[in-house]
Amino acid sequence: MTLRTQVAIIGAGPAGLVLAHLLRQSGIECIVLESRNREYVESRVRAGVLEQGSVEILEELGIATRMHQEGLVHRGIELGFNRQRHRIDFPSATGRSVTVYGQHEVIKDLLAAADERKVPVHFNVPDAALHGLDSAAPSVTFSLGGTEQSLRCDYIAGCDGFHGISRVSVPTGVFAAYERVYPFSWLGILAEGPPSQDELVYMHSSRGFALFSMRSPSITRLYLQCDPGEDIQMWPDDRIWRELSLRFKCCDGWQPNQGRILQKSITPMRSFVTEPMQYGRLYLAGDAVHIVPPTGAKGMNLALSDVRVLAQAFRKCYELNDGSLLAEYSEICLRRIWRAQRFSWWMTSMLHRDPLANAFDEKRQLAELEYTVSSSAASQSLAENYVGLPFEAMGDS
Ligand code: RFL
Ligand code: PHB
Repeated sequence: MTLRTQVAIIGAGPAGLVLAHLLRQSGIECIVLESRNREYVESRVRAGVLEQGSVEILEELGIATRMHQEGLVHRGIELGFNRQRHRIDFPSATGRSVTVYGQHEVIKDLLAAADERKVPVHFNVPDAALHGLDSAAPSVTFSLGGTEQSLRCDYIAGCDGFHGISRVSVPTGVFAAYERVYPFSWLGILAEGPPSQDELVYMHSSRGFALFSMRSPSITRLYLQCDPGEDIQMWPDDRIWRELSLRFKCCDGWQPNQGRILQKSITPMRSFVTEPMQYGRLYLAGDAVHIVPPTGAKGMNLALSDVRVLAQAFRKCYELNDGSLLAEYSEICLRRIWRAQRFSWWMTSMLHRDPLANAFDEKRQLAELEYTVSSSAASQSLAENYVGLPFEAMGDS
């Protein structure tokens, strides 16, 4: 069967779904193809921090009601080291704040709105293949419910994450890849029980980094640095709590509340960028072209800022027959992406125990933390990057 649309979107993560809604708002037709089933996509626990700019994108789409009801507005974070916690205030430094609201909740809201607005999203499409990327008539073939389909389109948006097919469908040698793989991973848990304080704690410790976060007034989210390639079976619940308790040990006796562990996973830590973000009629967005280590909480936010630019560029192209913004897409997005890469790398190197570090590096790392919490210029620099650089300031408004 042959189908036709204007923009074929590969992947129903934050990038693909937000792009679909932005295009629909501009009257541009699209079809989203997702390899997994809906339940899987709606329950995949990942990011938790939305920058103000991301909140504004969801507001403009009219998909922010539940986020405003259930999301938690955070006006600062704490950095912990030497058994002391130090608060960094966001509004006084930047006038902005962030919202803690699970990525899977954002996905549920985007999919519910897609149902209502009749944005076509096809799940269980594991075999999408891209064709004619360097021609004026690209297409995507796939099977759906046992029938072979050919989707003809004007453009393809590759929003299928780091392991997707879009980036690897481009001939070798077209893209340059920049990468750093860190010598540690994050073990993340979701635990039943109220968060024992209102803001996130990024904790440096000689045993390794730990992060205290949350999803709701009754669910705590915690992470701890572990070895790369660590086997989750080696981390029974009591070992996780013991280790978290040692890493978070503070002079004032503060500790995260313990509760039933609902979910456990291990995430490798990587910084990665592919340039440019476009080949022929294929435009890549989100984790399909860049990965940041989660320490700066930037991944989902970057995915949303990419597709915001891409949707504007498609609009200009269809409404005014002007492809100039599409031609600049990659350059515009890469400015923000490299800023976020720098920040995520800096937070990661300041807070983790590097197995290759020597005593000098350890002293320097503590000096960096001391400076960051005691200098208002350094605190402000952390705050302005954490809350996200405004669209106007980055030239992507
Ligand atoms: P996604 O979310 O990976 O979505 C891609 C979608 O494409 C589908 N797919 C395919 N579909 C069709 N055909 C194929 N061949 C396909 N291959 C894959 C996938 O099933 C999926 O549905 O990419 P997207 O949309 O670019 O969004 C990126 C974000 O998900 C990611 O950057 C964040 O989760 C990163 N991240 C965080 N970001 C933040 O902004 N703030 C945070 O606090 C934050 N914390 C985190 C994080 C990521 C983490 N992990 C697990 C990697 C914490 C963690 C632990
Ligand atoms: C999360 O709540 O999952 C989270 C928060 C902050 C980060 C990373 C992850 O830097």
